[in-house]
Amino acid sequence: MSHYGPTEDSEQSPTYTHRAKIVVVGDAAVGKTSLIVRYVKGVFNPGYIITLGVNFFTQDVSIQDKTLRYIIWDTAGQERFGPVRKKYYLGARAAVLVFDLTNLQSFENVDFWIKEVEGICGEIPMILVGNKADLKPVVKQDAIQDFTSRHNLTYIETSAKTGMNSIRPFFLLAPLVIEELESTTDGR
Ligand code: G3D
Ligand code: MG
Repeated sequence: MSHYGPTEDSEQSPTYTHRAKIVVVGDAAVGKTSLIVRYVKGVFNPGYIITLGVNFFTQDVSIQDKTLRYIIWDTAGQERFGPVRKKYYLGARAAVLVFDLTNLQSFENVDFWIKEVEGICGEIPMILVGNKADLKPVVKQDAIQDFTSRHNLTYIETSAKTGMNSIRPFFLLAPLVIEELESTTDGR
């Protein structure tokens, strides 16, 4: 399994206080990989990452005196293969739900993705992301608002291309994840 980000050094004590797996879900081509790479690397469409087929990334988020190390899992195109997805969700502490603002079907499918994640992970913190905000949107704002209030979700518009809000979903989830970890385990 290939990996990008800080490496674990067993000789040294870890530089983080908490660690959590986070999954990024949504239809194929909504920009999940692009968002993760933008967040972790600060770039858009770097050919070498696509070529390597990285399976997961790590990124640290510091909040006050705590540092959360995210293990961000990326799908290698398993979006269409149900049985493979189950393994992908296992142990996830949070989920970023992504749709493409220019693709109505990808928005309508968010409901499906929520149910699937909850079926494996139970009720974990989730955030809704409308990606490709640099393009002309097709999904209507009132439909998004209606959906987010029904599901009690925070909503953020991003562009992996321009970098707009690319850190925000992960940043906003971090305190919720830390809180959950502290209430259930010792944080590791
Ligand atoms: P996925 O991981 O959800 O399947 P990808 O999606 O990250 O592979 O992105 C799918 C396509 O959408 C890619 O285009 C990518 O460059 C493009 N994309 C991702 N995010 C954005 C964005 O914010 N704005 C715009 N304009 N395009 C985006 P290609 O052409 O490489 O298939
Ligand atoms: Mg991808």
